[in-house]
Amino acid sequence: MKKIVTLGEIMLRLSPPGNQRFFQSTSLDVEFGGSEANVGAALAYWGMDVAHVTAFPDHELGRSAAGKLRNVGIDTRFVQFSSGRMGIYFLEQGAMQRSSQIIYDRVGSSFSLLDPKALNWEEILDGADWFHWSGITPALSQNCADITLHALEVAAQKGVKVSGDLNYRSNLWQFGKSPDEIMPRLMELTDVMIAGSRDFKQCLGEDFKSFAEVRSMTFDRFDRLEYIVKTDRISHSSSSNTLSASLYAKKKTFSSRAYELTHIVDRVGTGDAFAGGLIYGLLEMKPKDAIEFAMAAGAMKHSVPGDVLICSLEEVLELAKGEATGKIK
Ligand code: KDG
Repeated sequence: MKKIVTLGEIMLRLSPPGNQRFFQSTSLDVEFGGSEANVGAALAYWGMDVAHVTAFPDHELGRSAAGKLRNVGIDTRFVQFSSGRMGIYFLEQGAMQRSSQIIYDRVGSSFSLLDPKALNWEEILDGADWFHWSGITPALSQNCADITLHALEVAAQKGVKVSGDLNYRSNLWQFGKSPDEIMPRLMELTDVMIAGSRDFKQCLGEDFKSFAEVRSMTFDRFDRLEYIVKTDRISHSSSSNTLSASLYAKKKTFSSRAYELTHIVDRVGTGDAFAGGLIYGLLEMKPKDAIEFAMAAGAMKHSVPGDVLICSLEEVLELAKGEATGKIK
């Protein structure tokens, strides 16, 4: 069984039931979510050996969050219980013409305050086949940026494959550094870069005129990079989404089919389900099948409430292999 390590913050997700506005709601649904843990959860659900690295406050809420990870089969051996608080994100689901809203309340979280010395990456990455990180972690604090860099340095020494999702969030990066001061060094130690089209400029600090330019400049700049994987939102509204993705090697491109998603239960975590599918695919399949599998996982996430793709391997494989154009209603 392949061994995968993921790193990142997990927050309480509090959202008004259904499509209620914050203003109307008298109760909030409770879930836990965090981009990189969402990736790990999908992979664990498909039977991979996944360990997630994070930190929680040492109280019932923190212990419940760790229990949720264990429930989906994630190894919590490296989870730290330390000072600080549980981060929260409030989510108001969009509908029709109204967009979703996310409000973060995560400053001072245990993860953002975690001392880099608390983590022994030699031990954590021992025997690992893959390490996954995202641009959310270095955006949280200098400690988190240092933790990510250290993990990547050890992964490089040990020859562990690394995927990094640029995952640019405009409402993070508030600790005094900008993404282009930190992300390029992290990308130097990454094999598979995952990005939405708007992420490149924000994270790499270069002004690109076309994707062809991004592709050639990014491969020139980052020697270790094997693939750039780009997700494309072909059209988008709160009630429909048309998505596809491409996997770019230096000289070859593999594109998935497009999915037109017209009944959206919950789109949060689409990129994470996609990244999980991509990691699974690159470990187990040829690149052209990997990108199809990843996009099917991302499409399927729209049908599942909560942050995490709870769908079996068979369900995703069946969608990925389908002959249809990928219209899901
Ligand atoms: O991709 C989904 C994430 O945005 C969600 O889980 C919350 O990790 C989160 C974040 O930092 O936005």
